[in-house]
Amino acid sequence: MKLPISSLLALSVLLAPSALTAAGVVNLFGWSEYVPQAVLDGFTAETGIKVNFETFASNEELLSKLVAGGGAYDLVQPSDYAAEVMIRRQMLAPLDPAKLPNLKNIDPALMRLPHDPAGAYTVPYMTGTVGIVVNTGKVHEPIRGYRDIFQPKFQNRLVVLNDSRELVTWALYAQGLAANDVTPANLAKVRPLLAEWVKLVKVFDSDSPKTALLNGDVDIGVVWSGEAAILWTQDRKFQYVLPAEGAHQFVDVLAIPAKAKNRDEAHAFINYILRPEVSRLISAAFPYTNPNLAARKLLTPEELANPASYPKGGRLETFRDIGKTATVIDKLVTDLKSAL
Ligand code: SPD
Repeated sequence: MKLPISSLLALSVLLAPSALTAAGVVNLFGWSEYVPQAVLDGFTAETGIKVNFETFASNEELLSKLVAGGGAYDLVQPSDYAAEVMIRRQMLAPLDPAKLPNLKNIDPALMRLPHDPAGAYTVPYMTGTVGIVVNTGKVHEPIRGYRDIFQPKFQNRLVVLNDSRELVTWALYAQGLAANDVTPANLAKVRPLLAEWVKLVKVFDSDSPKTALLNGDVDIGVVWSGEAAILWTQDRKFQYVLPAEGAHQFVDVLAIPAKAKNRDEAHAFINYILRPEVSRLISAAFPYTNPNLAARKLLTPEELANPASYPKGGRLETFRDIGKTATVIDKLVTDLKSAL
């Protein structure tokens, strides 16, 4: 029996999966306050690929979920040292450079860093620092480093990141040690100092530490540079200081888990955000240091002059994988906080 062409067409529409299903899905696990919704929507509008987006607030949260086998993610967004852990544990799939032509836009100085020496598994998303924000309308004394702010006179006037590795690092720096000198002896050395520091803090917040500063709930923060950059754009009274004793510099990356099912879609997403005009949207919403040199050319002079986004100088260090000591750090900080 021959069916008329009109019936065949109608049948094919009924049988065809919807454009969205056919185009697929990408399951992204990324930092909160880091990927603009407009970028996710733009990607879906152009490719038909749906993005399921879940967020985390620390590398340790990301790692513990993935190590426990939780979540079926196609794309994750660890920081350098967490990517290093994942590469060591064979938890990442090698990237296919042929599917990432826009990788050419990334600053070559940020490729092949120690966490991924062959540049095989990770693509820089944003970089940044952790520093001190001072509301200079309220705090008039000079603030140069951690020892200036963790003082009894600032009790209940501080917001800090809710991140054990960060907290321990600031105490290491305050004692003249390096960020990756995380030995049992050094942890014992910093414990009494940290025990005093946590008592001074009013708010622990890694998602949006800027909020407590903007609301006037606190006057000083130790925060991600992108948060400090937003504060500076709101009001120049919020000044960013890279602590003199030393500051953490991070490179957050995109990577594909070894168990990812939708690798083509994940590559398509990475290549999309590597486009200069897309990457500049990310900078506009979350003004960290953009590693995409072609996107940087599209930033305004004001964006490039933001002292938190593009700080000058500073004694900067990146974190490295510290193996099992990460658990010791977590327990140390959790114990100190629960004693409050
Ligand atoms: N809200 C986005 C925060 C991104 C911070 N990434 C750096 C983590 C380094 N420990």
